[in-house]
Amino acid sequence: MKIAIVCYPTFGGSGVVATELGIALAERGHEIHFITYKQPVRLELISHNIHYHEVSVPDYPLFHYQPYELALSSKLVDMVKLYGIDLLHVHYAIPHAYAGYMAKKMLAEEGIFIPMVTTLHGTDITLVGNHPFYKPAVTFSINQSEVVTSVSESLKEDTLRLFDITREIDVVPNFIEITKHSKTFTDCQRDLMAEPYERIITHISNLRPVKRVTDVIEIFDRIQKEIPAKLIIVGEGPEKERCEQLCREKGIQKKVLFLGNSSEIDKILCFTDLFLLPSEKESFGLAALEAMACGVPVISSNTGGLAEVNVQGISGFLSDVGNVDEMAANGLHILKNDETLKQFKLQARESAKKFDTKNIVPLYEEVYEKATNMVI
Ligand code: GMT
Repeated sequence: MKIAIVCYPTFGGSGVVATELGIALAERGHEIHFITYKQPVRLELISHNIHYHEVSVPDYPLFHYQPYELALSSKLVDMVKLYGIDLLHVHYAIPHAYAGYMAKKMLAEEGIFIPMVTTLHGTDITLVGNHPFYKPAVTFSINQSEVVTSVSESLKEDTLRLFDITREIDVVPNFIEITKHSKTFTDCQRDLMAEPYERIITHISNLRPVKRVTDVIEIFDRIQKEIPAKLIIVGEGPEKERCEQLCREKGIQKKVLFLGNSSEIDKILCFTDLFLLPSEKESFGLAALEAMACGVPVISSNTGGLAEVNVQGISGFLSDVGNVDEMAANGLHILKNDETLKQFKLQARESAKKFDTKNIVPLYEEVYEKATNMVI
């Protein structure tokens, strides 16, 4: 099939999933067209069946806000006609489902009927899309998609609770290429980050308030009082300064490394002993799955879809949002003893296998088949 994938090209989970999906589909023989405003960060290789088309929004002084949806829907129309694209797959409802709907309508005027699949990722539903300013347009464009998918059961329930949805929602969980993460954990250049006797704890996110990064520091502070440890924080975002300040107040700034955005997530996870994700909301928690696939146990909150990914007592532990004492105690339980840590590392990897690319990508192919059959 010829599939147009619309996504955010940044470090966010929805963009990562969309990019990995496009790459996996191209490997399975599909022709993939990424349509977005920048080359997606995880898209290293442009092969003969992976194309990237940039959406540019010309600057004009009259515009207080640049009309990205307009440029995107026009680009979609042009690319569908030029390449004979069969299906639009938009990731993250805002504004992609809306732009996709407009493109569909414009194409229909010319006798081209193209199905649209919308994948809901989380904040497009639970935080942003639910805002009264956006809600009617988000509801409308979700309902106008031939097929709607969500990345977890929990997100499906949230969507049905928060919006007036007339479509069925298919749950297609996020996925990870397990074999790509199947290195032995020996050649990790761990010594660049910590002393051999120190445990390495990592958090990766966009450092937004929803991630509760200050809880990460609270948990780490409790752990480092009991055992030698380092904390690595990967990502950029609005909470960074507050977190740096908190580290200074606690006198642990030398033990906490802020690495900024990184394309070397695997390398960092390779020498990580424990991953922290104490989020307020998390529709899936792709970062937790990436950690597990690299054999890193996860201490997380039990919000949203996290319980569908992190398995209590097996791949790690889950606690109520904000219960940093319990999270620290569970982290210490895993880290204190070499044998326990080894066991949790193996179990984390084993739990991740359920989400292997080869198990999940065919589900998207089924969704495409279903969407295609719905368009006359
Ligand atoms: O977590 C974020 O703030 C980024 C956001 C995104 O859209 O990129 O992530 C959402 O989508 C990811 C991929 O499906 C999920 O793994 C994240 O759980 C979800 N984030 C939230 O629900 C907060």
